[in-house]
Amino acid sequence: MKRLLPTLRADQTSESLISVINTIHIAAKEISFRLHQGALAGVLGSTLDENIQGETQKKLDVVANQLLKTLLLESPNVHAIASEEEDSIVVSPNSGHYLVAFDPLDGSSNIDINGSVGTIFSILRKPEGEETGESMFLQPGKAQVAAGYIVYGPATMLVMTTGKAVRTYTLDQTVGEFLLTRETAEIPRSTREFAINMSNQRHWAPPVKEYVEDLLKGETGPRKKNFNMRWNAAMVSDVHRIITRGGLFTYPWDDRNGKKPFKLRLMYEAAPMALLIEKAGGKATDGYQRILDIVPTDIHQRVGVVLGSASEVDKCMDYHAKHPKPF
Ligand code: AFP
Repeated sequence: MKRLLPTLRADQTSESLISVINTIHIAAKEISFRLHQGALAGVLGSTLDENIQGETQKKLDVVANQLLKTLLLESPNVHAIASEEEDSIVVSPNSGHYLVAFDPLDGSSNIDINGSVGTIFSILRKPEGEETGESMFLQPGKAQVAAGYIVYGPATMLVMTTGKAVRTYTLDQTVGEFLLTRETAEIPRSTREFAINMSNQRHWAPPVKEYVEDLLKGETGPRKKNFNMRWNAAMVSDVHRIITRGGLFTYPWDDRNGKKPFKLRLMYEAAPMALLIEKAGGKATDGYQRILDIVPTDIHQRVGVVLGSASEVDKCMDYHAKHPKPF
């Protein structure tokens, strides 16, 4: 069974990038260990704090963020980090060439119910000659040199790309190593499965209402086939299912809160997942345009997301094209 580092070398990933990825997987192994200890490690439950997104932080959000932050800032190859849990970027005392954006613990509402959660990461090169500051991070997703996630489920799995294949590794708890368990992910073009939080139905814009209504009509409706639905409340698990067997995932615009019409974060969630999905043969859009082309204006920017099996994403975009943009 192949180990993580030799496979990255085989992909001709540079030694400095391998070292950054290695740092992330060391943090992931520690997060995985603490998660699997659960109540025994005293890590369940919430803190009294809110993060920059105005969300109550779980104890494990804080632990995971601190682990990634500390290890990455010690790396000689990292210049700065941006985290969903930090107000602003944190610059390393080392002058490395890489910028790392991450969501330390995605789907944290699943922690206390022993459900799957994950870590998502995105690695960018520090632009040549750019002064140190937040603007270094404001690069479109297509500029990512590597992206991936770790899903902490019944098994801990790492799915990542350095721009070539999307490889899947499984953490062998007996030796503490990520071992290659799938050489190349290939998302089927069509699907009969979709993922959306249906409780927001009344708040969606017309294209999403119409699209989902037609899916629910099944064989006798315009789509002429029955669809199944799944929702894990952790993007990592929903995307992992799509990387494994196809499907469509969407978290669209909605009008629940005028100040927050989108839920998912561009730099910590949408862009890294979009790179993985595209490299695995799927599509990732905001309903109107490719996510990887969006140039962020703010590190904590949120965005609508429609991703997954290519022909289903195209179908969903057709519904969007028939209506004016709600934003
Ligand atoms: P948290 O990490 O704050 O729990 O949010 C998870 C998430 O950003 C994404 O991973 C899920 O797909 C989505 O939010 C779940 O949203 P709902 O709470 O609306 O189900």
